[in-house]
Amino acid sequence: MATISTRLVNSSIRKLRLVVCGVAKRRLYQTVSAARHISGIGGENKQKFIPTALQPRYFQTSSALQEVVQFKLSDIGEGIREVIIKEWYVSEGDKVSQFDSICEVQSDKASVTITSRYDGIIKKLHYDVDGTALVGEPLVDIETEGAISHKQEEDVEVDISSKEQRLEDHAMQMTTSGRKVLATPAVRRLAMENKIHLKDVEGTGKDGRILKEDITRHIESLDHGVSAFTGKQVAPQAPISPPKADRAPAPTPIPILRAPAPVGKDYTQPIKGMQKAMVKTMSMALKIPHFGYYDEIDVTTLVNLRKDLKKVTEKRGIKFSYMPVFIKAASLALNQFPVLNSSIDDKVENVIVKASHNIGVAMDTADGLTVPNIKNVQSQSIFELAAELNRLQQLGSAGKLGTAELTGGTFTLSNIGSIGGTYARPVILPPEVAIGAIGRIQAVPRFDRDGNVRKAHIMQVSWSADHRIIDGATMARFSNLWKMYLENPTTMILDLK
Ligand code: CAO
Repeated sequence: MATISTRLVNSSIRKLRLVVCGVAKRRLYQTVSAARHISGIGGENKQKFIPTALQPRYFQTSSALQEVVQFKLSDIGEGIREVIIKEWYVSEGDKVSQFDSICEVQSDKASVTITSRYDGIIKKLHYDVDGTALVGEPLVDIETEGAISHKQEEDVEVDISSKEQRLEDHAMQMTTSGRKVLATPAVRRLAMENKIHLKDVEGTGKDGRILKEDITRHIESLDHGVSAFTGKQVAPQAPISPPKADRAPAPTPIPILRAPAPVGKDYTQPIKGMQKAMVKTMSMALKIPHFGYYDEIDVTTLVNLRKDLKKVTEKRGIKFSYMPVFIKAASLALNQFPVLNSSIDDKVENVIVKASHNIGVAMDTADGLTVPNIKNVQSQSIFELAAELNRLQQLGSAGKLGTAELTGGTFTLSNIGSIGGTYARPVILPPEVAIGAIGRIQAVPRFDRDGNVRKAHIMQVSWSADHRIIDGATMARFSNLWKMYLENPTTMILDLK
């Protein structure tokens, strides 16, 4: 049972809103209210009616008002059944408030921040970092005040649709003993790592928001035995732990042996996150009979044109690479060869030709290979494509690509040339049926029409297509048209809509 405030929040909340609206809302309200009076909630029947996010489980504690609530990982959609715990933002014994970040999880599709639905004290973390958490299973136990938690739950039942904005607005808030503390998860983490209570720190940001500098100042003042907040002498603190990065385990000394000595030690690492997604997708791709087609393209004119366009887009704050042109040219060519923008149904009986050109871009990120896609390329200008690619790259490098960006692709381009290389053998991303890998643009000598040697900018492309439905001639004709647009980029103007 968990509240989600990330890229997936909108879709999750929409789903909850759908369930909770109208008659269904009243029915849920009654069902949950009734369920509250039954001990050991979680029977089969109730599971059918109550979404995970609305299924509390109470344990009576010594105080009549206190309860330990099992905070379960809710269904985050897209068929995601398990996630990896990337980072805990809380420890056992920590005080949390509604909307405080609890942890960061990584599914095979996206990275998600899980936030608390309760005010209370963390009693138990159910997983270690890198552990696999299952949807519907407890994530943390939180000791809450019974009366408060009931109230919170009623809020969710009757008002969950209006929480969409509140989730965003309040995600960074934390309420502690009477004083409202505003701090980002990063600041809270810094405080936690240094065993600092946020309520002891004076925030100098907007509305008293606690900034990193405030924590640093507080730590310095503690070093001098004075509270930066109250100005009073404080008791000596336990030694402040260094930042995480400085706490790397000491390197294992390499044993000195007579030659030949082993260079290192084998080690095992789990396949998880994006790698896990790659295992799944590529194993499916292996079932597709791939047809390969390769060509070289003279992009000399495009190289010069880009220099001019780049100056213009930079003034508009957008970085302009070759990719937006490659993507637009692909879409224009797909207009003529729509079968390359299709998928085959599960029974392999029909080809579904897609109306939208949602062109995927293979992206190399710190977390590994991922393929966000640009939606409806057919109706976007090259500048709009550049802006969208900039956005996707920013999200990719921050590890924040969400389900919206990562699903629904219909055709893919992989610009391996931005790293290096000439040819590649791209693997189709199911359920798509074609993919192109682009090599590095290189200045090389070529003959002109008069037989004179000139400097040309040459780029290789390697296509893979699903040979069950795409024949070589179709692939070659598509590639010829794409090549024509790139070798004569101004002709694209004629076909732009
Ligand atoms: N040849 C020559 N130069 C190239 C190039 C190519 N094929 N592709 C990109 N460049 C240039 C760009 O024009 C840009 O130059 P400037 O700095 O002068 O503007 C520079 O290299 C950096 O480009 P970029 O990588 O930031 O942007 P991009 O739009 O060209 O590519 C993206 C975006 C996401 C495709 C790329 O960053 C990337 O991740 N590529 C790797 C894809 C990959 O891993 N494929 C393998 C998949 S299978 O495992």
